[in-house]
Order: sequence, then structure tokens, then C-alpha cells
Amino acid sequence: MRLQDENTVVVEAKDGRVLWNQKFTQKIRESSIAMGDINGDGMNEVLIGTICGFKETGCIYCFPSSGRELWRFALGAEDVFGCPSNLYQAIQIAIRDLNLDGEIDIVVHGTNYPWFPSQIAILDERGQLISSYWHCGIVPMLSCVDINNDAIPEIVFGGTNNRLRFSAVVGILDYKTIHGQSPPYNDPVLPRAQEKTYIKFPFIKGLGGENRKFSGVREFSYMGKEYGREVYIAVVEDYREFRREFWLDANLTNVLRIVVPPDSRYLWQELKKKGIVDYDLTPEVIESWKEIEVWKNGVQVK
Ligand SMILES: [Ca+2]
Ligand SMILES: [Ca+2]
Ligand SMILES: [Ca+2]
Repeated sequence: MRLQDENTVVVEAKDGRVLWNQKFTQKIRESSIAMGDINGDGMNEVLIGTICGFKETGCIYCFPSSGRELWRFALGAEDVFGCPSNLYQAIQIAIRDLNLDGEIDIVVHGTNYPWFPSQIAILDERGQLISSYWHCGIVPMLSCVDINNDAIPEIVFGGTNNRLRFSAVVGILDYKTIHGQSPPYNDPVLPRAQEKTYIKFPFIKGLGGENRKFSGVREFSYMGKEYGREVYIAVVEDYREFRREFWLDANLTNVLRIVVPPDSRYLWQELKKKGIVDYDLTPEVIESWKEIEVWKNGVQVK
């Protein structure tokens, strides 16, 4: 399966023979096509997510091996976080058995156009919505992995929260917690989500959300053990791709240390020459970035 152009998906047999192709009026991202046996009949289905047009929202389409459309699911909803647009673009599709019942679950991720809510939703094999989580900002990173090695997969996502002053955030959900709204939980309509963990990273004075310079989490991973302690790393990208690596403890509530890679240290000098920052990258400045905010199960714990 591959994208022939930005509107056309081609499905080929193992020998390269074209089985079928499908042209869409809307565009498609490489990350929003997926293939797998979603209904357990031994044959693969193809899932394709589209980018919205100016009037129609993006959809997730399911095609069986015959190439005839089986179902479609329209992304988004009206009026989420008071957003005037109900157009959503498919960003990503992931398939994985999240609740360990032996059946594949479909995770779809879409973002509002041109505004900010993101939708992370689970669909069943017939394209019916099981539940949606609404995030107040873009989510450029999302993966379905067992991040803490307890054999239960999590949905780990990273991005920006517009309602938390455009700060970099990372969130961890599982099958049971894909529901409701993200912090700061101030939408009067949607229920409060119960994220397993949700972290807001502090922005950098001069480069951060106070002047609408977006920060975002770009990577999140389990690093391994250091001195017998479990360590996770979140990579935060600030203005002009200035990067900070946050080393977090096993509970994801404390910053053990912050590493600024050499290329970002060089970039800091450039930003200083241009007058964008007017102070040095001292150990005290880096130490001041350790003040993260953390939510667990819908309650701010730090
Ligand atoms: Ca199938
Ligand atoms: Ca399942
Ligand atoms: Ca897990």
C-alpha cells in the first residue's frame, strides 16, 4: 500500500500487481494510512484518513481487500472548546489491541482546521465511535506503546496546549481514559479527562508562550535505568527549534535533570546576538526550568 500522489492510495499484491486504487477529492498524509485485519476475518483492511476541504471535514475510510468502501467515519464535532470551525484533518491512524481483548482497536487522530482542538478517538471495527479525547492544542507526536512495561499499551502524545499559554505538554492515556477534555479542564460542556499523566513544561523567558511563541513536546521515550532508577526523556522544542531534554523519574512527577544539546547551545548564542534573549544559559537558568506541572487522573498533583 502506498500513496501514488497526495490524493490517491494504491494497494498492491506481494508481487507488485495493483489490486485496486482509490482517488479522493481530499488530500491524504502518509501517516494517516494503515493496514491490518481489523475484523479478524483473516483478510487485511485498509484505513485511510483524509485532510478536510473548505467545507467537508476529513474522514477515516475503511476498505476491504475488494476495494469497495466498507465504512467511513467523519472526524471532529461541532463547537468543541467553543471553536467556530467543525473541519478536522486526519493526522494519524494507529491500530493496536489497547484493552487486550484480542481484538484490534483503531486509534484515530485529527486536528481542527484552522484552529486548535485535536481529537484522539477509538473506533470499533465497524467505524463506530467508542470514545473521544479532546486536546486544547496540536499533537504532532502520538504513539501506541507500552511505555511502562506492564504489558498494557498506552497512548503517548506530545504537543502544545493553547489554553496553557502555548506550553509544551505530554499526555499519557490508555483505553479507559480516552475520554473528555485535556487540562486546564475549563470547557463548561466536556467532562474532565482522567489522563494517567499529563505534564506541562515551563517555557523559556523570551522564547515561550508569554509572547505566543509555541513550545511543543516532540519525543517521549523510556530511556532505561540510571543508578537503578527508571528514567524517561521528553524532548521539548521551543522557538527556532531550541531543544531541551527533560529527564523524568519513574512517577513522571520530578525532573531529574535537563540537558541542552550542543547545537541548541550554539543556537542560544545566535539568539542572543540577535537580541531575542538577553541573558546567558547559566546552570541557574536551566535549573529554573525544572518546575513542571503535573496532572494525574484529572487532578493537578504538582
Ligand atoms: Ca479483515
Ligand atoms: Ca481490543
Ligand atoms: Ca503500559
